Amino acid sequence: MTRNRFSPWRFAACLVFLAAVSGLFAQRTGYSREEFARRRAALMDQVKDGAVVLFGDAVAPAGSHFRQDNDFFYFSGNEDLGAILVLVPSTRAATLFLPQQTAREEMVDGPNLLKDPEGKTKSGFTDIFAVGYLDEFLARNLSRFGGRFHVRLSPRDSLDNARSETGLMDGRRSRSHYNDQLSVDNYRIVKLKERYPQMELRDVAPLIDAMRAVKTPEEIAVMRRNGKISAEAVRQAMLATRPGAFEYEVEAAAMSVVLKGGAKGAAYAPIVGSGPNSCIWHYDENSRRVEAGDVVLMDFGADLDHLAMDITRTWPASGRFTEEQKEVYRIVLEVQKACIEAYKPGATPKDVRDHVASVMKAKGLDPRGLEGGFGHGVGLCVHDVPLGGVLKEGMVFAIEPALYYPEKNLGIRIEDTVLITRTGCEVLTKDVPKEIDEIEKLMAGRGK
Ligand SMILES: [Mn+2]
Repeated sequence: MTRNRFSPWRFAACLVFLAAVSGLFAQRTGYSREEFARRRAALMDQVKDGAVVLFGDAVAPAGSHFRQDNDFFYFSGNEDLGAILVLVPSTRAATLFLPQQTAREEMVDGPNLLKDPEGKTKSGFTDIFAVGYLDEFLARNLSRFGGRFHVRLSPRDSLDNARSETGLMDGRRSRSHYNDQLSVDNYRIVKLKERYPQMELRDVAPLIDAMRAVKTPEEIAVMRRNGKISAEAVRQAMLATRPGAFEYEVEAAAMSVVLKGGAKGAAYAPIVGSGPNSCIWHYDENSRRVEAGDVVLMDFGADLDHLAMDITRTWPASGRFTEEQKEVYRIVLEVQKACIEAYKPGATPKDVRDHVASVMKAKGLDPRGLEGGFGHGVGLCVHDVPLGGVLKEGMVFAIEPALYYPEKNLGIRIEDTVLITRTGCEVLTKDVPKEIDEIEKLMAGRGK
């Protein structure tokens, strides 16, 4: 038997060391219980009557971490399987329905909130009931609902597909009659209509989108941290690049940073395209060997606390851009920076286009067809809910101008995610270099 192996001094030294190396990335963000209560209250204020019924996902996908349906998560913060949320504006009640788990389910998946005697207090729901009681609950309260259910009639979005993309995929899937079954969301609508033919169903998605487009202070805190983690990931990917390395080694360097930072993973399949692959917009095979003279285009972002990030950088494999690469790079960079200058509350896509055109003219640069305008929203989805035609404080955008010359194996894309502030915008992903000399300087310092 060994005694006295535990040294309090060594233990203390270990703690200090761990605290030092984990630094910034060891903080937790996440959301308070009150955040979800505020969101539910705001939605109830807007729908005013009826009942809102939102469905969570009932099955976990194979091979990846479970990530709850975006709209359901936004109002519940709940990640249990098979959950349903009912909001009743007239009583201000928020009721969560969850499956009654078998002992085996509990062992395999862990217990859900229904099993937790403190569940209501912890979560802030008015009641938590077994999902088998849902129809009786709705039937019992139907007279309070004023003949109306507010449900999601628009397609869902996911981590990396916008609502419109989900709709498009569904259309594509249905080309063959062997695959044209209803989506689970459409099936739920059919079931509600079947069971409650007297009720009118209204689409709650436009109200949800208007809320999701403007980020709350808690969301902004998460996105700031995600910007830092994702930027550091791309910086490490630059440092891991050398002729002879495979694209997947560059990806691995970035993934290591985001996983250590507490992210669930990447917000979309990481794109690492070298040489000819830099011209394929959504290339994600990442299997080619990087050659000297190539550029490496990486499009990457983490999924942290249900919020995405979106960065693209393009850098020279050897550490130095060629003159031809520099010339194209400079045009894309100037357009991107001019867009960022024009992003402020009240700005329209035309304002951004006009500013870009005047900057390029003043600098004597041919924009080669690049115009500038609004990029895409970023939030619970990488291609987040539609944001309308005018910028507002609290919106988050990705700006991603690009030029592609497949005949030269040269694609340049530069992308940052920005938060619209009171007076302009804050670049959340600024910690990864994008100026030519900054990139070359960073890469000159790579270890051998
Ligand atoms: Mn993007």
